[in-house]
Amino acid sequence: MTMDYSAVKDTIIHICQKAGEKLHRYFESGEFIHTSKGGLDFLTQADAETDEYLRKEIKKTFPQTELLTEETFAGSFAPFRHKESVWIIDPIDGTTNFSRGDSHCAISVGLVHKDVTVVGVVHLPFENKTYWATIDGESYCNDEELHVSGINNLGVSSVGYDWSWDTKERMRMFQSLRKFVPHVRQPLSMGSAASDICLVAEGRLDGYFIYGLKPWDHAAASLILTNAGGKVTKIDGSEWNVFDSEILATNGLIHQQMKTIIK
Ligand code: LIP
Repeated sequence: MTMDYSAVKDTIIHICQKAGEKLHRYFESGEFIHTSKGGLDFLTQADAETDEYLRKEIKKTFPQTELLTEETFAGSFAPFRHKESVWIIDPIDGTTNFSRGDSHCAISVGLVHKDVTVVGVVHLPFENKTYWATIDGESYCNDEELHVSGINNLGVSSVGYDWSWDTKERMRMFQSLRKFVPHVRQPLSMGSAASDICLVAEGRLDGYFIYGLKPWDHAAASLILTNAGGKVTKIDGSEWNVFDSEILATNGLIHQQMKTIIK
């Protein structure tokens, strides 16, 4: 499929920023309905409305493509794997932060061709930051080109991690952290995978890892990181795919150290 990725990226940035403006009303009032999707996974009225807005706007501009969105997901990724073109959308990554008035949350949109992200936009509406990348270019936050940090020693690094809503995956994380935490200067859990992977791209974190996340959490951010010079694999260091449910995302320099300790 031939597409002008730069033009697509501009359109998606515009749509995400408009969606972000709509979220301000909820964020500032704190008034919205908040329900459990089952277990520890929650959804707000703002997630549902933003999901609908993004679907409508993207479909209007790109009618030929399919949409995989967090709030309309029917339970199987199989229909979306190896597809020519799929939009993978998280209306609010970091819903719990959002619902508690914490600005560390993002709208994430990735265009994926045959399991490979070709355009990624991660917009943090309450921090006025828009991270973006296209497969044939660099990656940026607003107008600043992104580069990963030069830190090559875990003992002086800051590394993010997160807790899945799946309690089995939480226990895997717990086991990994027991091995990992003694070796890292600053372990941080901040609650928005998409935003945190972008922080690695920006050089503010040196690495990030999680078990039990979904394609919409990392589809866009993974491209932003790799274009900024970072590395993305599964936690054991093997090849990563956008439909994998775990990720080791680093500046490249601490990747080997992290993988050896965590796995
Ligand atoms: C959340 C993540 C968070 C992770 C959760 C969840 P949501 O996304 O970004 O960092 O720990 O497993 O996936 O549910 O707020 O879109």
